[in-house]
Amino acid sequence: MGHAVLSAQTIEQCIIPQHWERYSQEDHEIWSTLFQRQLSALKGYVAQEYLDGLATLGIDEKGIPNFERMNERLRKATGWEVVAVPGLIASRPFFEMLASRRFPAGTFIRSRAQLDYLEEPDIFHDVFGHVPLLTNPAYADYMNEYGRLGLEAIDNKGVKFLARLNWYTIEFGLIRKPEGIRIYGAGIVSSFGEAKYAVGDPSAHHLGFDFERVMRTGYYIDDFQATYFVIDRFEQLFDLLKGVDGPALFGTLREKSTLSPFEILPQDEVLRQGSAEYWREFPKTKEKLK
Ligand code: HBI
Ligand code: FE
Repeated sequence: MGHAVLSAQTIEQCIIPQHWERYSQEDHEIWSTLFQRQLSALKGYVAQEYLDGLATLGIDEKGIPNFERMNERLRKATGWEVVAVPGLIASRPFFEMLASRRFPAGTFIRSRAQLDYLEEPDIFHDVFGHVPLLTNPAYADYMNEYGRLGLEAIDNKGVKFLARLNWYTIEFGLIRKPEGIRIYGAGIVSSFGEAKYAVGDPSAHHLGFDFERVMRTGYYIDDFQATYFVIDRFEQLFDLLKGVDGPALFGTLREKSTLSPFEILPQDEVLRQGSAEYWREFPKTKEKLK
């Protein structure tokens, strides 16, 4: 199991070797099971840019990717590389990595008993979920800018707002395409249940992406989303962050109240009003709202 290294403060202290040669046959077979099952759950729901990323990087059902080999292709695409870390790392080295085009990925893989859900991101969530879109130049630029703003957030009590931006884009974002709404967030891409729920189930709201609304809207870490925010283009995310004055932004946001992911507000661009039937079965209480 991975171990959070929340104490380590520098990038060098967080990075470990992947030791790809140490993975067992069973580890590679768990990857293969997850990969094949997830790809069929995503069919028709996931953005084409994600599938292009899988192909560009040669990520497939054969087994756990070797970071060294994968990085040769990723560096050529957008200058990014994946570095191995033991698990969740402190915010400062995390944001410093993104600001220098390095994505931290866990090296452990979940057990067969955890196929559907595990608390801490494993290599399948990080590499299958997050890495393919780093081949898309616009999305890669956003992730880099997100890292820069994150460093400002640490020094200006803004990490809570960046965590929400992370949640509603990088983890659970949707994108509007001519053929319909499609998935790009890594948390949905790597989740068997949520890949079917986010677009296919009528329960959740689909709202047009709004920068302030997203950073003021709470979320629950242990369940599907009541609301998904929908962008039109990946460039839109980078354009939002480029040149943002962090201290001013976080100062303004701190004065405003937290918004609920269940309600639809007058200023919301409603692309789909959710039926909320899923939420009648699993009502949420306020205190766990992030
Ligand atoms: N560490 N390995 C890892 N992966 C993450 O996604 C991550 C992290 N540490 C901090 C963190 N995310 C959050 O603080 C930010 O997403 C806001
Ligand atoms: Fe993640």
